[in-house]
Amino acid sequence: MISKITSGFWHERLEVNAQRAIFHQWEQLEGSGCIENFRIAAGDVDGFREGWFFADSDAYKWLDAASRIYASHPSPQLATVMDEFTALLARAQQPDGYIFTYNQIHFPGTRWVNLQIEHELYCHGHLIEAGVSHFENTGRTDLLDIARRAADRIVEDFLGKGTGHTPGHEEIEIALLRLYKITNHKPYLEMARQFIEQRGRDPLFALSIIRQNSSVDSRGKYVQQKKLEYIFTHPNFKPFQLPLGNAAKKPGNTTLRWYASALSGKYFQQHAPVRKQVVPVGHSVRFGYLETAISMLARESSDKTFIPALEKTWECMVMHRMYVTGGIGSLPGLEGFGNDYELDPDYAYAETCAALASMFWNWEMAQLTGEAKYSDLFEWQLYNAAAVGMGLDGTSYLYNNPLTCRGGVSRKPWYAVPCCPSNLSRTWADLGKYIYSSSENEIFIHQYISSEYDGGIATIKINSELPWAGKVKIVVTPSTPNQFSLNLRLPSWCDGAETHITCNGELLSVSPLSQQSEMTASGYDPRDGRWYPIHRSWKSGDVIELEFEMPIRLRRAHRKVKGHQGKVAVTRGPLVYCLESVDNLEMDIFGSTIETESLESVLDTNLLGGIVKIIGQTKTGKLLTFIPYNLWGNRGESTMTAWVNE
Ligand code: FUB
Ligand code: ZN
Repeated sequence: MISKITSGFWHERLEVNAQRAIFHQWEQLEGSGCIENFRIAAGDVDGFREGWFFADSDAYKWLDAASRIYASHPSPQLATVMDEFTALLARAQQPDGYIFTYNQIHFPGTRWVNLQIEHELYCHGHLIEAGVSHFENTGRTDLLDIARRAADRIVEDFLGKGTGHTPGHEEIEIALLRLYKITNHKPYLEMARQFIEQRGRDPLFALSIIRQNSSVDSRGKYVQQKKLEYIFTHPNFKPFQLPLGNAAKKPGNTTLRWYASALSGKYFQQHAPVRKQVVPVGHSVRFGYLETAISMLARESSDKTFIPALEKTWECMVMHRMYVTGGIGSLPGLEGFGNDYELDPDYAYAETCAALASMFWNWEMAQLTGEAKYSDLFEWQLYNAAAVGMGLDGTSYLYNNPLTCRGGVSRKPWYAVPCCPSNLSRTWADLGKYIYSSSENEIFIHQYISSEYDGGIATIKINSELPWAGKVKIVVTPSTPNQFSLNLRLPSWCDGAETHITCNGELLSVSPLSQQSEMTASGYDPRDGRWYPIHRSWKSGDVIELEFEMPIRLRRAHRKVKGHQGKVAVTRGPLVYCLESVDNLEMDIFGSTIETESLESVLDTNLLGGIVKIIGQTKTGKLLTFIPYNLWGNRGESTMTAWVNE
């Protein structure tokens, strides 16, 4: 069952993704030496490898994104680049399936030495995902063959091994499960299960981290020395100008907390077996990929014993450790979680990749449990914590996403660690897959994105005015007149009284939201998302019309979140809004106090490509203008805040 996004807010962004972002990213990968590393490894050219030991993964994620984009935008130019890169990978890959340019070039014959830190399995994972996506979207097996050789190498080298043979950055598990689903080759499933089940069972983990950290350091120093020698013996060699790293405002105790987290295993989610992990800890992208993989494994193997820990972890994240944008990761040093209610807006790391990882997890949880709250959080993170990562131009990105920025964080064309851009591109390209799901007698509409879907029992066409207006029209065309349930997700941001649903013009009743016992840390609560089943005998041309009133909704943080008393976050529909200096010249956006009664939403077709902005007055009668948080940083250096004094 596939769906195609046809118009509206997301269609525009997906066009920018396919026409601009993906080509820009390839230019940056070439310009920073990342692709050249494969040419050096293949022996095509002489040169010196540039970039982090995990740089290969950025090229693989690009290939994954390009493969997914190709399905809807079969550009010959894109095909040429993909084919040439695939051929290069075939030359660079060693005959036994191993491919990791850092070792191949600098430490020939060495492999799998620092699994917790040097990302070998993470890189192979992104290669395997690219192979699966390429096959799914082109039907070709040339890249899939490379991916399978890599996967078979890993099965050969790791299946049956114990706790000391797990990856420090989860990803390979997702890749192997995706590969299993298209090949039905059991060893891939077993390998993924082993990597998941073996986590958190090494009593000497701290010692292995100390050893590996020191080995990584000495290997890094050796590479630096080799580079100096290479430059000396190759006077014409011009080292690539690697981009800058991202800037993030950090609390004082960052390094100490990183070491504590790393040595305890929490940074890597290696502190306990996965069924005992019920609190989100450590690096937030690693965390999100692990939870995604566990959810995929639970579905694939029908192993329900994983579910309680998944549900408790999700609850704890939403209740205590997530920003109002849906961003996760409070500590820049860890690129990960702090303590409960530790949600400082200035320090907010909330990496773009972490939001994407959480969205992947939420999609799997929605399929695993059938509960609407997961698709509610998916929507909220999509529109806010993830969408903020790509500029309107498709060629500028944010890596960490503070909720208050007093300067120093701005969109960049690339980063020294460019993990987010192609992660966004591959997710945008696949967005259609997250709108619907169906079974033999049910269709679920998870997202209100304009699209068309063949659900087998019926085709569905959605025309949605979200996020600017609340009108959604759904045309249902059953393959033959038949009875089934069409399940609409009623979003947490719209109460029953604000939701109007008609079926062929007949008004249907909608019950009010039930009150939650305890409020979340951020004031946004996906647990209010619920399903609205319409069970009937459908006939061709049936029309469901929804109208979500989209009042401005003020979110207030839990009293345990320091520094937020007397502040509100302004939201409307699925969007979080913010004050950006560009729209509020001469105003102190951090010190102003808003007259909340004065807030009103206004369509402004001339602002940022046409948006609904929110205007209001300060207590002293001055005008303040709010824009969607995901659009800040599109107009040069600026300051911004999503939390405002009331
Ligand atoms: O370590 C690989 C990726 O680079 C992580 O997922 C991101 O946080 C960035 O550090
Ligand atoms: Zn990233």
